[in-house]
Amino acid sequence: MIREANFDGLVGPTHNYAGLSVGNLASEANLGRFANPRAAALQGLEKMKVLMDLGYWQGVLPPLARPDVAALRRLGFSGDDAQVLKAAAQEPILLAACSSASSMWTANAATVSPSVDCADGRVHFTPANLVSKLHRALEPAATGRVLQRIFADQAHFAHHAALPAHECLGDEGAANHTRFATAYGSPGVEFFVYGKHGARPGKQPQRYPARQTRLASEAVARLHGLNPQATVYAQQSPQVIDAGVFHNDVIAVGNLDLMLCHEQAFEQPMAVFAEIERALGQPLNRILVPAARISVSTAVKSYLFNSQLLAGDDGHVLLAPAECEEHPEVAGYLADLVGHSPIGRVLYLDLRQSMQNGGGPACLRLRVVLTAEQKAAVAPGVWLNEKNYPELRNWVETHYRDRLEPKDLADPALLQESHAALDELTGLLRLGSIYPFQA
Ligand code: SUG
Repeated sequence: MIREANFDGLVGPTHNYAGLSVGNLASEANLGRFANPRAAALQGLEKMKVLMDLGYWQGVLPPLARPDVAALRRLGFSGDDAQVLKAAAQEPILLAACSSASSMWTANAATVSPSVDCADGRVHFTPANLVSKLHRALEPAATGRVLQRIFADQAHFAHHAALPAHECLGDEGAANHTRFATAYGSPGVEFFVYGKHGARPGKQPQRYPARQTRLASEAVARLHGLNPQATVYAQQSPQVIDAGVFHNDVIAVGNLDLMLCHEQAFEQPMAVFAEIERALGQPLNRILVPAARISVSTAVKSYLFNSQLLAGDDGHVLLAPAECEEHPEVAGYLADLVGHSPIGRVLYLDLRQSMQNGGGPACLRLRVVLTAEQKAAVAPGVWLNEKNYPELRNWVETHYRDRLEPKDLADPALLQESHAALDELTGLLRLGSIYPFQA
């Protein structure tokens, strides 16, 4: 049995709105608003529970430890931890960058290729370097260590270092990577979407950064030992990046032989589809959403394309953010799709706390296709089940604040609360010590 597992990032206790992501319109718009870390974490857990109840393999990835005091020390803030935080508060942008709970968006944690696509028959992981944003560039090393702990068995799993941290090699992981296949166990077509080449001149967005380069995607494909005949690269339309589509998963989503995307997602859409179909050896089921029905702006506001597409018994299940139900044109469009397309069912989820930072259902999960044997080799405590779900809820309710704003990040009590919470979490997930403060 070969299936797709989803590993969701648990929202960390410092979830807040600091407006750190230029080009991510929700992040920019919600700067300074009160966040509710407790609600954010519970909303994320609820999504994981929905998938578990539907019978999908659902894993939990622990948040990175924040505030990242070691990073603040590297920036020259000194003294004991409380003094470091106090000094850093004089430079709020640095304190916010070192405190972001952004590791929750595990679609940016890494690019993952299933073993059947990789030359050595192992599942390959490359953490994303996330160089485009300071707060996110602090994630890759720690993310890599967590992934190595969870997917530790070297007979099944291969781990690479993040690509060198340079803009030419900007890599945002699975958010710009989709795998198409006729079945999870068959060799697939790995599809990489980039915003600019990285070394050669060419079209690129004018207003907002292109966070993924083709050079980076090609390097990941080489590292994973992918078959070049089954690897397809596509340029994202620079206009949609400038309209707020900062990752491809904000304008397209795919699963197995189905692609749901906006007609303006790619530079050369017809050539892209033809190449995927050639590599797949069969037609792709395409749902191409016309701008006349849903504008790019509405797509960005509703996050329609950041839905999760899951293979189900009666066609695909689309797990969409609640915002889609509230945009009449999106809800109407989705109602028309059900029963008249490979999508058999739409479920709406309240993920507002994450959405307000530009993170929808698909941002919160990392997909890992696994055989039963590989699944058995994953650290067992990270699988969500009937027993640990209530424990995790209770853990959130015990440790998380229900109100946090950027100025609270300097509070030394928040650091202590966060350490206490994460220390208990590694016990709940049976991971041993994974955080620097536990060393
Ligand atoms: O990198 N937001 C994240 C959202 C990531 C969404 N992921 C995917 N599309 N796969 C980002 O822009 C906002 C943090 C702040 O503003 O405080 C943030 O990092």
